[in-house]
Amino acid sequence: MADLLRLLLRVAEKAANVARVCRQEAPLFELLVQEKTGDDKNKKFVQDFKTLADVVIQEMIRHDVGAQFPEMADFIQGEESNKFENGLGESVTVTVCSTVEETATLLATVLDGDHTAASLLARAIHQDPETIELSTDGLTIPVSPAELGIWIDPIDATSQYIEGREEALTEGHLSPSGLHCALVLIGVYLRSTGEPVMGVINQPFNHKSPTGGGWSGKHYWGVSLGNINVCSAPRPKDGQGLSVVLSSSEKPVVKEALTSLCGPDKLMYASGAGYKILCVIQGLADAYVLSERSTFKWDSCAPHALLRALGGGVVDLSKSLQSSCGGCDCKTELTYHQPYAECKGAERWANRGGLVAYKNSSQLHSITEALKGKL
Ligand code: 2IP
Ligand code: CA
Repeated sequence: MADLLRLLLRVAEKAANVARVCRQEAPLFELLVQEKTGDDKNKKFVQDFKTLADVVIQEMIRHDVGAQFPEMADFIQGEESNKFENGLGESVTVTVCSTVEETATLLATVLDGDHTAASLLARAIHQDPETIELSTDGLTIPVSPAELGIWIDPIDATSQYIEGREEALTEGHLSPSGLHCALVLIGVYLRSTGEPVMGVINQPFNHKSPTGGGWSGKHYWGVSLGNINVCSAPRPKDGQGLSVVLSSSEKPVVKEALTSLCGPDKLMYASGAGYKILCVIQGLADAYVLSERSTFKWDSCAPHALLRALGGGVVDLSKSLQSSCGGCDCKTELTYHQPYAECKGAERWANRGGLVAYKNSSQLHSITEALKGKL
């Protein structure tokens, strides 16, 4: 399955390129940032463009992976539905067609006949990036495609992607918000157990090329299956004390409990669920704690696989608080194969118990002990 990993790295780079094109090409950027509200919402313009950009990227990934691994086609899921209904009741299913012209024509039907924007977008979708070399030759992963499912988050931290603030990243430091928080997330899980086994993260806006050119991205990948644990990122070193990154919307009771545990200067905030788990992967924080049910399987699956490859993981916070063994056992790790049958739509796939992304079990234990009885 190393060829699946190579393919996911390639399609994630294609997705990153679409995300960059949507910001750098004026006709697309105008659509991206235009707030369509009230009666200026043109009847034919069925959805805000943000959703269309997400859907196009998700469908491109689904198309490319399904073409090479047809056994996975029915188990490639993502945040968005690809069905659009315009104001005239015409239902349009966004897919990637076999030629760029056909894709452009299809996109124009949901872009209010804007053929310029549709062609720019279609060209980016059909453009193949240069081959991405896998830095672990000879990697063999003993699992067949028919055993696997995929979760796609086409652009995580959508708000940061739209706002587009440019932050120069400082090595070793967490940067709370900006374009670098926007990530393409592709996670692979075992259909039988729901364990995350492979993840690819692409950060489309990692740095600007020094020659004044556009943005360049950075990718991260990991495989965790049985005794195979390989990650493109090095195992993070333990810092002094315990540092935790939170969502700015985290509950005060959680902030207070973790301030007592870590000290005020070790509590950090950042945007993007995927980005906060990436901060743990990179050792910029020891853990990410979330008590809200505001993340979904597509947010956590990919970075979860990388953390497992590094000896850490992502647990369901509420299950960890109830467990007797300090929160870290296979029964508390998030899984990705079973929906909440009683819910509808995206809620079926919510991480309803919140989560803790952690590097090692002793730090997880300290965090769950500090939160016991508080939630
Ligand atoms: C969002 C995104 C948000 C996050 C939210 C996720 O996914 O990662 O940033 O909120 O939980 O569901 P926060 O930034 O407070 O962590 P998306 O951007 O794909 O909707
Ligand atoms: Ca997301």
